[in-house]
Amino acid sequence: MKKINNSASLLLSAFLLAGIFVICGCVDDPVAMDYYNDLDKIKGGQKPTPPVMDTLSLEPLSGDGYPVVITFSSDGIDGPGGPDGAFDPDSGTNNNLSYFFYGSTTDPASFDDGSRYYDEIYYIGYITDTEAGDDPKDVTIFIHSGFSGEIWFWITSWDGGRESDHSNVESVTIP
Ligand SMILES: [Ca+2]
Ligand SMILES: [Ca+2]
Repeated sequence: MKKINNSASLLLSAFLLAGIFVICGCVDDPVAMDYYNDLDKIKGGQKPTPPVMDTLSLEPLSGDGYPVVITFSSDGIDGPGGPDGAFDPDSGTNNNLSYFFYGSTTDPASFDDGSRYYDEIYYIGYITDTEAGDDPKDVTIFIHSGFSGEIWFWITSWDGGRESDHSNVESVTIP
């Protein structure tokens, strides 16, 4: 089982999902307000492309909650813009990327503002490309056993300065 990085527990509580309590480990906004006015200064240069979420698998309830295994791909051999390759145009690889995981109890298709996909309210944690290994990559996120309902997940890539667009969105229903 691969562990995603978060300074707090990996337990994804109903509180977190409701946005009432944001656990530690969220990413701070890395740049100042006017930073994006000067493209030459943007840390990370060009933004990477996102990985592809392949499957969500709900596993039997364990002592840590309901394990949801997210399997994803980012080593696409199709090159830049390939269908399953997370790629940083500045490095020519995905080796410098980390992958951010997001979860929501609201279908993000209903978001009134696309920036909400990148809101730290929904941020769960990250794993580096090195830690994730080769495709198919997977991480396990535990859902609090007291939670019941549908949860939507998506992923982004981060190159240390810039975040990609979000991946496809998939959901799982906790009984
Ligand atoms: Ca970059
Ligand atoms: Ca790699």
